[in-house]
Amino acid sequence: MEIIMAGSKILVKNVDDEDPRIVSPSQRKNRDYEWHIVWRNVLAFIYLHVAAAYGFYLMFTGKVNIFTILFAFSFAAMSAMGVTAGAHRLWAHRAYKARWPLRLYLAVMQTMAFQNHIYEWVRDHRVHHKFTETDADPHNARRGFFFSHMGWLMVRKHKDVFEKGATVDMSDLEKDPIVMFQKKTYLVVMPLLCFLIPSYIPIWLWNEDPWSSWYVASITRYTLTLHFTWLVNSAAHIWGTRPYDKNIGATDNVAVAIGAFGEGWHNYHHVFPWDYKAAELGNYRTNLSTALIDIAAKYGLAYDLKTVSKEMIQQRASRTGDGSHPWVQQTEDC
Ligand code: ST9
Ligand code: ZN
Ligand code: ZN
Repeated sequence: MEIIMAGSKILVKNVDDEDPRIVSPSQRKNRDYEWHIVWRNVLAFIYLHVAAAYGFYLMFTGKVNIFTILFAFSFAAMSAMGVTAGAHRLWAHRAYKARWPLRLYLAVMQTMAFQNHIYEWVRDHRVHHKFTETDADPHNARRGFFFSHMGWLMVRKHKDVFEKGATVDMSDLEKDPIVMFQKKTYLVVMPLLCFLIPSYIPIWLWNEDPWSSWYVASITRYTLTLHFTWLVNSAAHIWGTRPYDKNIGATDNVAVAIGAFGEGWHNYHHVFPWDYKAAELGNYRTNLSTALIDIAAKYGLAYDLKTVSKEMIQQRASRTGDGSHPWVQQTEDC
């Protein structure tokens, strides 16, 4: 890799000619990236990480009320499920249907997670699935761990993301009043739900010191949720097994599955993206989002849950998997 500095632009020439997935000279040429750094985002992420480290320091030195810590972790979990069960499985993949009270709850939680509004989140994610690990993928994992983890949020997008992204149909979301209301009001409601209200609750309910509340209940909570989400785009496109399709980058990674509430079964998810469980293996402990959707279905709030038959999964695993699927291993042993 050759890096050329030109003012605030950084030109990265990737000369990885031995990569077997790059076949033609035009594809090689496309791997030259101009990085227009967005300094506002770089500075925001620096602040976020320094402040989150201070939040951890406060927690580990016993300077924060235990209720504030419990509050931060439970709100982190609830907001994360707004992303997994909401933005991801419901809105991006239409893997199940939800009645309006559940949609409203998930939209509120997704707003608290501040990962852009649902419309933008879904557009980037649909583009990621349609053009996985190409220049049109907003967080193309072939540009390395850091880029796919968080670097992509600090530079302008590759032109292919705009051009090919324009082919993605978003009309279903345009018909959802909750999604469109969130999009319209995001810049006002997001700071309230992500930062101000979570900071205020510990001050109001158990007299927490305002600064401790800001660092722990807002900043540390938010930063942690971001990293667990980002690991799906980075770690679960690099490390792990490929039981269903060995020819794609996405992997099944149990550690990410636990931390990201079931989203680390990513090789399965890229092969069968319409499955509301986003997984075949594991259980509720490695897939808390599925537990939430199943409970909602029990009370009639979620319905039309889509999944994939065992036969179809087994056929696919034996045809294109890397041999790590338990069923393939069993049949090989016989
Ligand atoms: C964050 C998002 O963190 C994380 C997403 C993670 C996804 C994970 C997926 C894994 C699945 C499972 C989830 C697991 C969850 C686990 C939880 C566990 C605890 N298609 O974007 P702009 C067009 S956000 C089509 O500004 P720039 C469009 O016309 C963190 N068209 O591009 C658009 O205009 P408009 C907080 C597209 O200027 C125009 O281009 N947020 C597409 O290059 C401009 O778009 C931030 O940090 C597309 N895909 O800027 C802010 N994209 O929107 C980050 C764009 O008006 N964002 N267009 O229609 C930014 O500041 C900027 O987007 C930028 C790029 C600087 C990154
Ligand atoms: Zn992926
Ligand atoms: Zn997906």
